[in-house]
Amino acid sequence: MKEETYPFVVRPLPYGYDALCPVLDRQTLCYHHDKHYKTYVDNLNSALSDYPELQEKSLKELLMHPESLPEAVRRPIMNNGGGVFNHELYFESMRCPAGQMPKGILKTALDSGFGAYDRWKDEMKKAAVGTFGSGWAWLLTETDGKLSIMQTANQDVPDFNRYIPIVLVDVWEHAYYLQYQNRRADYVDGWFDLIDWKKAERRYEEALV
Ligand code: MN3
Repeated sequence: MKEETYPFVVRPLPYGYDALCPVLDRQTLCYHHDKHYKTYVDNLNSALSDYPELQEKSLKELLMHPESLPEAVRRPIMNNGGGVFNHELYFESMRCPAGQMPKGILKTALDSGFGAYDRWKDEMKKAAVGTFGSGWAWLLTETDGKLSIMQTANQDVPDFNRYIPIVLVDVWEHAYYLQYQNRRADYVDGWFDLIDWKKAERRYEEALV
């Protein structure tokens, strides 16, 4: 399948605006998707608008080789391209109804990498709640199946030459403040119940070589 290129379009949510209640309410999801995410898409397109040679590249290609981007647009492309990538994966990796648990080879990998699902959850929560300022917490894999947790600041992405994302949680205040105000930990607790583990497992399987 050909990967999406410029002009990037706002992907609709894979569920309704009310689907993730009560963890994420309609207003939170509306603002997050229709305003914040859309702004990254618009700004990425405007950063690419004068660079036909970059318009052929997929988002991942752009993000994988920052050094090859013209200096004048490197920061805008990385910031807004990261914003697009991170939000698309974040929205895609949640589902309703809530309360799935990891299964299959991903469950086995979580058990062997972290001791057990609950131990992973503790570590992941620590990373998410402990991210200073705005950013993301990630569960990543390498092509040999080794899982790890990472924090990234702002809209930075992990090095895709090495890491393949499995799930991620947005800990910018805009992701939760309307509903949770300063209670980031409560939002993160709720987010665990929204993870679409079936899709996460598919990403894990595809990452292995
Ligand atoms: Mn966000």
